Amino acid sequence: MNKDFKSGFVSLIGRPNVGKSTLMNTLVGEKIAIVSNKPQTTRNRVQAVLTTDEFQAVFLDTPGIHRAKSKLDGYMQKSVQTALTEIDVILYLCEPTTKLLEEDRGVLSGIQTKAPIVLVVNKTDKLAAGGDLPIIEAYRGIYGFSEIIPISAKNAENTDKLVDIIKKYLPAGVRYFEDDYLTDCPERQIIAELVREKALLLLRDEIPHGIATVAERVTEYPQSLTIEVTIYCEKRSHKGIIIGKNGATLKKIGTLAREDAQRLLGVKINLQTWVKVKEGWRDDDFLLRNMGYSS
Ligand SMILES: Nc1nc2c(ncn2[C@@H]2O[C@H](COP(=O)(O)OP(=O)(O)OP(=O)(O)O)[C@@H](O)[C@H]2O)c(=O)[nH]1
Ligand SMILES: [Mg+2]
Repeated sequence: MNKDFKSGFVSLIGRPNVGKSTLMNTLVGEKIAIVSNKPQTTRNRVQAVLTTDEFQAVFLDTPGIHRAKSKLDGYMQKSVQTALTEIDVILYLCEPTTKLLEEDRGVLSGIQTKAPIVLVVNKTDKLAAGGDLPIIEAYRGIYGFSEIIPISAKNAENTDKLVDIIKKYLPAGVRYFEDDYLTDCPERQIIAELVREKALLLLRDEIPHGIATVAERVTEYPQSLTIEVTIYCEKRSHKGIIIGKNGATLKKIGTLAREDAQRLLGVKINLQTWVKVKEGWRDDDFLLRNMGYSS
């Protein structure tokens, strides 16, 4: 037992689409959380663990902070709040533009914590070299951040320096989890989330936000896993679009999700997908609970 070992909980917070899930995946080296170019992709708090010889960091990915319009939004915002209590380090992510500075100021002023807040300016690969300095100055003016670091989560640029910063702020502590432990997310939920990710990728307009995916039935064999995932949508017309001509869209969603799931879980996966209409599920407490969106 290393007496200098450090460990603790690290929250990833920020507005929708800034790259929180991408960063968590980069930091732990596996794709645990789903990612998309549409805002409000993450709906639940997702945990992923990075263990080295010197420290164990338990990352909590959270939904993007936004104004709640539905009961689902309310649930999402509550899961952000729970990721702020008993936390050792907060990573507050933003993009390298001053456009949302005032909104971030508002969010940060509402955060009550004793934990250090590290401002992570993500997506610096979108800037010309050296272009990130004015934004850092602007952000320095809105909050007393413990550190400010520009990175590219997508290209893993400067993320090693970010890991050093995280380590610096972690307290001395024990290993909470076995060295090879990666996430608290059950396999069936990871697969259902991957199906939702592919639906987000392949569908446009208002449909993605009205989709929920639920793993209904799982059968495990020694070398393979058979799983049924139901895609819930809000309208009959959406069901047709999700299925696509001759079932082509649904087939594509299933194929892409299965490939990712096999890569991550290392077993052969038989995935069956169904589409069902549940009008108004985003504001229905009973349905939300059944879909796993309840605290
Ligand atoms: N160019 C660039 N794009 C990035 C980077 N990090 C993330 N992205 C992209 O930004 C989009 C949003 O990424 P996510 O990781 O889903 O963002 P998020 O903050 O988790 O979003 P929500 O879950 O909706 O709050 C995706 O299209 C990512 O590929 C980066 O470093 N550079
Ligand atoms: Mg996310």
